[in-house]
Amino acid sequence: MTRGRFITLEGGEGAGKTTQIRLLADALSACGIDVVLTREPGGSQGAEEIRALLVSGETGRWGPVTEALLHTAARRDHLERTVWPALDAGRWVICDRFFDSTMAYQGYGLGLDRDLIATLQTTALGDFRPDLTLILDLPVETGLARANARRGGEDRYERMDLDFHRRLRDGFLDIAKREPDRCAVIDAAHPVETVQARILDIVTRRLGVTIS
Ligand code: Z5A
Repeated sequence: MTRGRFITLEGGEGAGKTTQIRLLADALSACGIDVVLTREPGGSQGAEEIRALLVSGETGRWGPVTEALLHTAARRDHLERTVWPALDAGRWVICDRFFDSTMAYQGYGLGLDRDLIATLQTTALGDFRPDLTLILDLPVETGLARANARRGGEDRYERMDLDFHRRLRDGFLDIAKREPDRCAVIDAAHPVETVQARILDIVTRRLGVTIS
């Protein structure tokens, strides 16, 4: 059995990850690839319970260290119960956010020591890394407007100030610059179809799958 591939999508608020993940899953499924869609925080029963603690309540509900530990605990459960079994079964897993979000939100955004975050990730993941990470990039104001229009901005992270969201954006771009083999940055300010075409092109070239 050939092990499946692991694709993660990252970006700031309202970047269009959820929209693009569904389109990518449809395109891969049409090629006969068995696809699992999942998300972080969440993706397993325990991780979804931790998610409820993370995304609701006051913006300052958790200190940065506690928040990073909660995300990392959720991630380990998600990997053990959902991601690794699916990959072992030859399925492709597409995940809405993964460990780059911890580095961007808790590290670049909240100012937590990045070496500490890297250590936490190594503890939870070992050598495991995504085969491909698609970073959807767009101006902060555009992303927040999209997210607010959709659900009223009740999410704990959406209510952080603009500077926080700008640090996030810079953080994701910095991550992409440091790991160009794993990451690809996509201009997400374009219409849905344009972003989709770019994603399919990158997946085709980087993972060697032909998507018709
Ligand atoms: N978090 C963290 O701090 N640390 C971690 O380690 C992890 C996560 C893993 C999870 O929230 C929160 O947890 C997240 C980071 C933090 N912060 N927040 N908020 P979430 O999963 O609920 O939220 P999100 O990941 O930010 O997703 P989102 O806001 O739902 O956005 P999205 O999935 O990227 O976008 P979308 O739902 O596809 O699109 C948003 C709207 O824009 C929607 O109405 C679309 O129809 C529209 N859209 C999409 N694409 C386009 C284009 N191209 N043009 C115009 N309109 C578009």
